Amino acid sequence: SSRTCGSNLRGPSGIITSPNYPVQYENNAHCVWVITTTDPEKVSFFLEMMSVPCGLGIRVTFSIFFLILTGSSVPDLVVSMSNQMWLHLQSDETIGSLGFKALYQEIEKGSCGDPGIPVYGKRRGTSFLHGDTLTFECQSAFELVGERTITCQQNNQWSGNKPNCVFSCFFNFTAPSGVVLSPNYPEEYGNNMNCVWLIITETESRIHLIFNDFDVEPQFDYLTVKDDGMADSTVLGTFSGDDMPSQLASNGHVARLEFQSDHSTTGRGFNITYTSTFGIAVCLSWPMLPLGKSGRVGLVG
Ligand SMILES: [Ca+2]
Repeated sequence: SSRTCGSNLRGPSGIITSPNYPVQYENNAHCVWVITTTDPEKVSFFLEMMSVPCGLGIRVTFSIFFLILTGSSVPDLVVSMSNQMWLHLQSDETIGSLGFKALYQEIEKGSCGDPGIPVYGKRRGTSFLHGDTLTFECQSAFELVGERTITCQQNNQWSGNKPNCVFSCFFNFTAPSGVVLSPNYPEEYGNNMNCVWLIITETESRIHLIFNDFDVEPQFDYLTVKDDGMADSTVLGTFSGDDMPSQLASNGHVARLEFQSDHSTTGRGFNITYTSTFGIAVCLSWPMLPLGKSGRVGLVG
């Protein structure tokens, strides 16, 4: 037996969720949403997927073409070519899913919509019309994964998703303060990682590490902090599991952080703030890191 759901919706904006979201929706769910703009002449729709776990089968039907979205190939946003957008959710008989939550909004005709800015990244280009190009780059210590440049195509779709900025597995920090993240933080880090970060501050200064978050697989994945830049330097601490380590200070102006993960099971990783100070008894107010927001992470210099 199949379940029906969905509705007729109107602009200018709103939110659509699959049945029971965020609880798993039932097998054989069948939903149709029809969204119609308030102004038939001037606007089209964009649909921004906010949460799309794997295993989702959703069809977005436009007047001229249709697109099938599945968990692994979901664009950041989908723009209709007319003043109406049809969404058809047909779930598999066997594979359940947490479903989806999508935002829809009316936009100008001839636009691909605003794809956003990557977290820890920036964007050049502020216009989203046909033929316009956006170029992305990541902040220092982050690597760009995906397309550096995307173009708004005649079919109202961007030529690709906006890229991600992923914390680099190897980096030498030379600013007096900054943030060290596990790659992909706050999403899970990968298996078989072998990362090395060096923090090199001014001669005569010391490096202080404060842990803002720590969650790695106990015993098999671990972070080692060493008191100098070499692989065989004195170990200040080795950390594993999800107990938050207390703060650490180096004896010199160089610290080496090594992170290793084995072949299975990962975690959220870690978020560490470092600062450098001169002298011994120093009281600092630690810089806070805004999480999950685009823009600055507090990397100074
Ligand atoms: Ca592991």
